[in-house]
Amino acid sequence: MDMKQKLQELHEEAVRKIQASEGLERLNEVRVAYLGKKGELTALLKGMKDVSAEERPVVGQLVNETRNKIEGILEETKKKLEAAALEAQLQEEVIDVTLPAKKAQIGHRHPNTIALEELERIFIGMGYEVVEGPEVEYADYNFTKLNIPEGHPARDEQDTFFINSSILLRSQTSPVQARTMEKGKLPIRMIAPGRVFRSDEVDATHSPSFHQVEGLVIDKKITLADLKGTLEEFARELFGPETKTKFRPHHFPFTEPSAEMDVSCFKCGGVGCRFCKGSGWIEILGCGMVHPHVLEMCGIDPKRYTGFAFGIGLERIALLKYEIDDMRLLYENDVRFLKQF
Ligand code: 2NL
Repeated sequence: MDMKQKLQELHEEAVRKIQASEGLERLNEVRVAYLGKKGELTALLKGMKDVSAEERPVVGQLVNETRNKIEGILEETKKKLEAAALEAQLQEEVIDVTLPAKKAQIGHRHPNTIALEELERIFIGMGYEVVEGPEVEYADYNFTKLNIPEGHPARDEQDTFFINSSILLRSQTSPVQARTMEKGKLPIRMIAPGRVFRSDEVDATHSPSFHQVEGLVIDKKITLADLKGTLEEFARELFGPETKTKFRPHHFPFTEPSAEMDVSCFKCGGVGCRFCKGSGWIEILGCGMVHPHVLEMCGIDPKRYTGFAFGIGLERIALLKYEIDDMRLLYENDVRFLKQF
């Protein structure tokens, strides 16, 4: 068989194989098999040495023409296969722009936040400042300056999250007030809201992390009458003008005298119901006249200045006001729950 015929056959065979290629990978294999360094056309070229000198330029040209033709059809087929692959990908990844979009979920203020904003509104209305402070505190501010000396049961390591012997997660927001007193600017009318920590087991009324709003007033001639008047007014603002209050003696290390304040049940008006467990009263907060030791340790002269303080559990207010019977619901942040308030 002469060179010309061989080239003709090689060309036809290559075209058949190119057209039978089902993908770009297979097409490349065919290209390598015919045009590659070890391919069929290269092998044929090696047979040029047997061609006579006169015929050589003609056969050479023929080889080039065959290579060009095969290259042309390879390129053409490659473009077709690429277009088909793109089309298939577009089909697969099609986006239906007419589908309705997912609705953006708008959140809701947390019951704690709603309660806190209400408390802040009431106290700001009475001329109080809102002050915040660190959640990681010195034991000195959390305990010592609040008349809770070393060895006091309130310092129990079982109840407090200590970072080391002198640093802890605050168990109350009173250290914010101690810091404010230390700054020395008097008089003081402030509330300190914020997160506090106690090593409690989780149940319907306990959590290792909850929120407090503490209040502090320091001025000349502040008396128990100021404390009562202020907290009675607060109770009426929060629970309605008919609300009655009752102060029961209590003990806190940082106040003397100390008391707990109850409000008449806002569900039954004080006659007794399931909500107030039949007593007609609901416990709301702890309070008292700031202990002279506390004033002294925070740099205030107890002979010239007196004051009162109180502490309110924010979750307790939120649970009562919104009639939520399990504190754990407040920490799940299920928007279906939150949206009810
Ligand atoms: C409670 C009781 C209370 C205070 C907190 C306080 C702060 C300073 C000085 C004196 Cl710097 N007292 N805070 C006073 C009485 C009670 O909280 O049962 N809270 C949930």
